Amino acid sequence: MNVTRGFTGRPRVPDPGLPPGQYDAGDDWPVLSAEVTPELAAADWTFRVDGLVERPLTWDWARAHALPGSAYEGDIHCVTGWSRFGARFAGVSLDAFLDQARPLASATHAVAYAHTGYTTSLPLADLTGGKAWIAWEYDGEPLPAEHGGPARLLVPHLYFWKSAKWIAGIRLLDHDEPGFWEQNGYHERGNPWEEQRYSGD
Ligand SMILES: Nc1nc2c(c(=O)[nH]1)N[C@H]1C(S)=C(S)[C@@H](COP(=O)(O)O)O[C@H]1N2
Ligand SMILES: [Mo]
Repeated sequence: MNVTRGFTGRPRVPDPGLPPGQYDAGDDWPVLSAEVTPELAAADWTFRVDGLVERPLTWDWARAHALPGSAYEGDIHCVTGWSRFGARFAGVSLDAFLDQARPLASATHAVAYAHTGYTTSLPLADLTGGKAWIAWEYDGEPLPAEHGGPARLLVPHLYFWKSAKWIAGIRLLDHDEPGFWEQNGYHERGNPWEEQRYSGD
């Protein structure tokens, strides 16, 4: 006799919205920091773009907010396994900053660095073309300090360690200069859809 097993159970179909090896964290947004959350007031926050650019520039809170606003609504993926669907960030597209600093043709990579000392390295192409933000709002509220407020880098198409909290600046380079996690065995690009978790993946 045929018995339909597990009829009431949920089918074990991989969620096509989840990169390989990730799980849906639901409403949880874990805090992952290798650093103590700094006491950084918006009035003391600055963001600098330098290195291989025509015009090295520094923005303070007011000047950054004078740039056209831009929002991201979508997913974020942490290399430890959790993904969060439908995250809502707002801030300014990184393109708006780069348009003013004007990267030189020789610039191929970037190191993003935080006011706390954290660094992470990325190909410049992953920071341009509407794929990266300086974000200071989450769900319409100021970004909480433990999540990088007053402002963080947001590069949601890569694993979340690339999204430096308490962002202080981006230096453009003509070579890859591994940041904190990249020096500790993590992948130089970190594309979750290709499961680029560790160096060599
Ligand atoms: N300045 C700074 N940025 C950081 C980190 C950090 O330790 N310091 N951790 C990274 C890692 S490993 C992850 S997964 C995300 C976590 O962001 P969240 O705490 O908002 O979830 O921030 C990234 N940005
Ligand atoms: Mo992480």
